[in-house]
Amino acid sequence: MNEIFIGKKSSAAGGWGALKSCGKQLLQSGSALSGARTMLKANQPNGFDCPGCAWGDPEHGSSFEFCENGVKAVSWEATQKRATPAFFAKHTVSELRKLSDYELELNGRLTHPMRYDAPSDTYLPVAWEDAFAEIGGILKNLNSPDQAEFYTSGRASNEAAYLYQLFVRLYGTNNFPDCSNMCHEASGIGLRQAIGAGKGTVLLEDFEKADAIFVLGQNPGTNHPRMLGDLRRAAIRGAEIVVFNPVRERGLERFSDPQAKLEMLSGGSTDIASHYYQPLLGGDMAAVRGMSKAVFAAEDAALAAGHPAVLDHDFLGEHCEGFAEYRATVDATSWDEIEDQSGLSRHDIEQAANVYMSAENVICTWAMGVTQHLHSVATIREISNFMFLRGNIGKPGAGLCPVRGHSNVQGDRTVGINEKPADAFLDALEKEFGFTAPRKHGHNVLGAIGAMLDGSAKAFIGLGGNFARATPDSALVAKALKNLKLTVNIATKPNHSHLMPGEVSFILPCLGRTEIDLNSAGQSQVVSVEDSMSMVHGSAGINRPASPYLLSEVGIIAGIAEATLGTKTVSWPALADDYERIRSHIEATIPGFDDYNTRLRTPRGFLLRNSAAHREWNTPTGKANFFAGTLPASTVHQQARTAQTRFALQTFRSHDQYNTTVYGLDDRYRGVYGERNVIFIHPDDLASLGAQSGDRVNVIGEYDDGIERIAPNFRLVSYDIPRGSVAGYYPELNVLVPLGSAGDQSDTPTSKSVMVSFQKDTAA
Ligand SMILES: Nc1nc2c(c(=O)[nH]1)N[C@H]1C(S)=C(S)[C@@H](COP(=O)(O)OP(=O)(O)OC[C@H]3O[C@@H](n4cnc5c(=O)[nH]c(N)nc54)[C@H](O)[C@@H]3O)O[C@H]1N2
Ligand SMILES: Nc1nc2c(c(=O)[nH]1)N[C@H]1C(S)=C(S)[C@@H](COP(=O)(O)OP(=O)(O)OC[C@H]3O[C@@H](n4cnc5c(=O)[nH]c(N)nc54)[C@H](O)[C@@H]3O)O[C@H]1N2
Ligand SMILES: [Mo]
Repeated sequence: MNEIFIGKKSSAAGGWGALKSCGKQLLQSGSALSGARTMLKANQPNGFDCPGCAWGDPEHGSSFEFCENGVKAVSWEATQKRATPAFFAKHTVSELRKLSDYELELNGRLTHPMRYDAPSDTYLPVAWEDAFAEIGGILKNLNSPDQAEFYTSGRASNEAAYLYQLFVRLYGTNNFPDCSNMCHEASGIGLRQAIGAGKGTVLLEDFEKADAIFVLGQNPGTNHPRMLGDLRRAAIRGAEIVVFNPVRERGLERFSDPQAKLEMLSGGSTDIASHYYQPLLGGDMAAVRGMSKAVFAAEDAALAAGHPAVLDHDFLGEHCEGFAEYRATVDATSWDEIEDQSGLSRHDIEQAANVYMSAENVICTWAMGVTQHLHSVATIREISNFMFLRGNIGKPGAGLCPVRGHSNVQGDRTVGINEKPADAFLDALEKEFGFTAPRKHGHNVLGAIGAMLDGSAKAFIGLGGNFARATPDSALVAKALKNLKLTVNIATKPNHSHLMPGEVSFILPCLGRTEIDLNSAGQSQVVSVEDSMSMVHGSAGINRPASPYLLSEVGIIAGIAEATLGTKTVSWPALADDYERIRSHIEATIPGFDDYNTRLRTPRGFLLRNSAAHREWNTPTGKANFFAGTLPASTVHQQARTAQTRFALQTFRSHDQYNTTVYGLDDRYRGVYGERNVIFIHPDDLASLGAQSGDRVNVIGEYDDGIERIAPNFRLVSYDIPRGSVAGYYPELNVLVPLGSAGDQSDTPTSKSVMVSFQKDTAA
């Protein structure tokens, strides 16, 4: 293990550190030249969509949209290392299971379809046709299609996702556990209730016009680095950037833009956050309600003094429903309650509210710090409430902006990956393909795990992702997967989900986003994706495939579909051979995709219209709906505080990882090097534990369901984080996230609020 443990924090995010890191990544990927050429094509009109994040692309891309973590994502895929049949022959699955996520994926790209051989406990190569036939045979013979679970991770293209949902619905189920169930589910639900559209309402251009940008529960320096460029430009032109984050995140404090030559040469950086507030975990709803309370107080004072109103009465009158009830609820919420739950002082909250009131146009962005709590849907409704007060939606420079995770997670949902599909969509599918679609709602992620655990699920197919590691209660999920009759993983690299084989198990290797996808006529195929701003654009790989035996995701889905269903209703091979045909079906069944094949080729693609951005409200009331619920009776943080020796743990990402893919063991912006088993904790909490920074502990999950949960051997790291709130990395800490704790309505695991305690690790 690396000797350096807690080192120097980067003084600013980005800058030379980021460039240095990129050079290292490009070199590791094999050839720096081809790596650099690959990067030149990332997020450019004639290149591929970066498999990193879902941030939007600028209208006039500079020579390339530089992004350190984009480079990592791309070079990780473009590696020269290969996990070949020889590699799998050398290591039993039990042996491989001992590797960390990092060590396992380090073996490189998968090259051949592989089938698990139980007697030797190894994966052996298999012919594609044999794999398809066996999978189709098992699926056909299940008692009911509802016994199969079809998982999607948000990297799948629109074309792959659409074909997948078509296959699964023709097969007869809506069992679509999806990574978004663990991610922005609450955003979709909350926004649909509030504004009648489950997506963000802002465009990238709005960041150029906003007077204030509120950033809640998000770490863009690591997870959406290109967003920092937009925040930096906003900060430079004087926009206020107001951050709510329990943890002091370097990228939100200062950023040195590698694209800005002068800043790089002078060693300078730009301050990002004008205001940085550190709420307690799960305290955002209270904080936002406090800001509304301050706005109401200002409104009352303005009216009493005969000054202009603070509220946008035109917007409230013409567009909103439920304002009076909301005002009454806010009036009934005391400052004591707000301060106690948010952990912020009334003074701070009033200061933040003043920024809001002084700004003509406000954008509010958020990510996992908001969506992975028990009361996430309510929090998103509260954010919407707050934004309605001054009409901050549906005008330039203003709006609601959930910043999505995977590069096409939003697109996958748009094209039908949904366990609760809308009837109108199923009607359209039935009409287009002449079949009766299943209407019964299917399983989401937790539903699928439940069905595996109670034995009712028999088969799991994963279109990308790492189901076993991304989900809560890792030990239980591993057991659940091994109980199945069939497990199939469509993947680019080996991961732990592949090492929990059911009775019959396949790893099916696919092309990555950066690779050329040729059809039978030797023509290069284009796929499409949708970013956080609802822009749909094309993506075509430029690299030679990692192995000649790879198929595209579309090709693999078509192969499984044909073997399961035959070609009577749908000619799967014809669709796989020409993605334009898939897009024509999308156009025929999903609104907004008119002239899909043509518009896809325009440089930035096209915008899927968001009704709410035009102040049209597709809600049952026909209005933008206020929500007048009370604050949660207590958050996990408040409960932990009462119990004294307990803490509220959030599980977040380091700078060197992409979800369960771990690129390296450093977290430069937080000053942690060479180790991932760490817990960030306030110095006073350290003292109260009688511990010092660097001490080792076992982290114990304190959830009342009789299951013992321990994450052994973690180092405590003194950090700027509120007392009672601690943080550490996912996926290592998923052993502590209880399956039984999920968000109200969203059913998202509450991975940002886990009750834990610490036990001094004597074994270390
Ligand atoms: N390089 C890289 N890019 C990625 C990913 C990656 O792993 N690596 N993952 C992709 C995916 S799928 C997603 S969903 C996004 C994730 O993007 P983020 O949501 O930025 O991801 P997290 O690391 O989970 O960070 C959550 C942030 O919220 C803060 N936070 C936690 N709890 C609370 C809370 O209660 N209140 C507030 N106000 N803040 C809180 C944490 O301190 C942290 O800064 O990024 C995407 N992009
Ligand atoms: N405790 C805790 N748990 C969490 C979270 C958290 O913050 N805390 N975050 C949650 C969130 S936001 C999300 S989105 C999920 C992520 O859950 P997933 O999407 O399931 O996980 P990933 O780690 O993104 O998946 C990585 C794997 O995808 C495969 N892969 C990579 N590129 C491709 C490709 O182009 N095609 C195919 N077919 N496969 C590919 C590789 O084999 C790689 O091993 O995790 C969730 N789990
Ligand atoms: Mo995500």
